[in-house]
Amino acid sequence: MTRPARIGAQAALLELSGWAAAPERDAIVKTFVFTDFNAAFGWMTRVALAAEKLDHHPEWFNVYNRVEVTLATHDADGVTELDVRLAKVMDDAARSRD
Ligand code: H2B
Repeated sequence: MTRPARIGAQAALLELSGWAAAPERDAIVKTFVFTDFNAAFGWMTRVALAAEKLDHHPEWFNVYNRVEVTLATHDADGVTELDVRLAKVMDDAARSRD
């Protein structure tokens, strides 16, 4: 696969809502909150299948109903359009969860 070009967090944020720039590296972050663990983990499962298809994988941390997500393209050492794509997949999956 051709190496995606780094666009940086600020450019990515123009295309997204509810996301923020990570404080210490070029990455975007968002915390998703669900009704319970079942809803959170179901969402993670759906996102995981999509992420595998995109060959682009999130950094995420789950406790009960909360999932803290960090997106960056490790191969590019920062944020690329691939992160925007995965962020939109996550937002769409969270919107249609119920
Ligand atoms: N995910 C993320 N977030 N960044 C990458 O650079 C990346 C990835 N690279 N998933 C992919 C896999 C690469 O390591 C494999 C070999 O395609």
